[in-house]
Amino acid sequence: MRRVAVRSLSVMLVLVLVVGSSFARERLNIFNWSEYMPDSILRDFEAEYDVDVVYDTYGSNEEMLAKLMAGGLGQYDLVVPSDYMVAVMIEEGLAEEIDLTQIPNLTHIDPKYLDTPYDPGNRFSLPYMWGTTGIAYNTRLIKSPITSWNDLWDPAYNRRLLLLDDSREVIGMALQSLGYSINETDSARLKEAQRRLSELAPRVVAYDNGFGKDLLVSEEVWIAHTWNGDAAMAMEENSDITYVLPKEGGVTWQDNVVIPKGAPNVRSAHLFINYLYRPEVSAVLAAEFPYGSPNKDARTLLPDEVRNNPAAYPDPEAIAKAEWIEDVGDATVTYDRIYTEIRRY
Ligand code: N2P
Repeated sequence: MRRVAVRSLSVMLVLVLVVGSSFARERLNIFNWSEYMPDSILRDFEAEYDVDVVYDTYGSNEEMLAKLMAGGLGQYDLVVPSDYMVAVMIEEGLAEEIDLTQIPNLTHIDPKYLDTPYDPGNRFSLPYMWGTTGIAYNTRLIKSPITSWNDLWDPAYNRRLLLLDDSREVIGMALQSLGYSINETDSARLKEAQRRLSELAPRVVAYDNGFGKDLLVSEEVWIAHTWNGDAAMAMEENSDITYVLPKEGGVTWQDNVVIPKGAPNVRSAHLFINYLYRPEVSAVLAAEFPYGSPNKDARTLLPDEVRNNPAAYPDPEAIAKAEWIEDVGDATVTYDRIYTEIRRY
């Protein structure tokens, strides 16, 4: 009787070990912007570290935050918020501290992108990529040079116009076109921006955060409010396309990796950040998605046409006037409401 018990105990133990080890393969749940990660990076990481990557995408900071709040906490291990959204996540207690001692490849990151105003000391965030928001347009179809956000209102671009699908970017663009800051909280000025966007709405082909570059390349769209990397990709495929920052300033931003509170695989998250910071891996990222790489040792590995593309790497003077989006606190509700209304026009 005792021997049977012992034997079945050892059978159980073997079972636990076998079953346990096949479940022990670690996971990494990444939630990132769409069009922002080469598949090869994920596959190579999985193979080298024996980790299963589950990858999911979003179109805006607000969408990411909403999903985190609606059950995403405890599910995702890495998210990629922009500057102002890092500030929101820290303030709301939604970020885990990053153990910088587990990221030895941090030495490859240009200090210019570290120790940011929104996260001094990088306790909760590390740079992913940086860039700008401006205007991409087709110089063959649009003869006169585009210089201002106000050019988007030219009726000549009726149904040839694309806007980003992003509340802060779209409303910020309208605010700047009126001479205001993208971080305006004055309700009369916000109302003015809304009125102005309602004029524009019927002329917009689509609000888009990922595939707009295809419409530019195929010339269905002539002019687009867009992120520089999308513009740079379109420029690679259609040499008539160019990218400018409007004279009102445009936007400059930095996206960052953050480990959300309650992340189930904190160890894999650190491994992945460190992997991403290998110069050759950062170079794969910045070559496929030509935004600015914060990795100084990756830049020399980039193909010339990417490194010398002014849309991807503008000279610092060109972005001197660009504004950073900031958390607007209580006014966020007004932005959300205006954006929902605009999208209904
Ligand atoms: C890439 C998303 C760019 C992020 N598709 C803008 N912050």
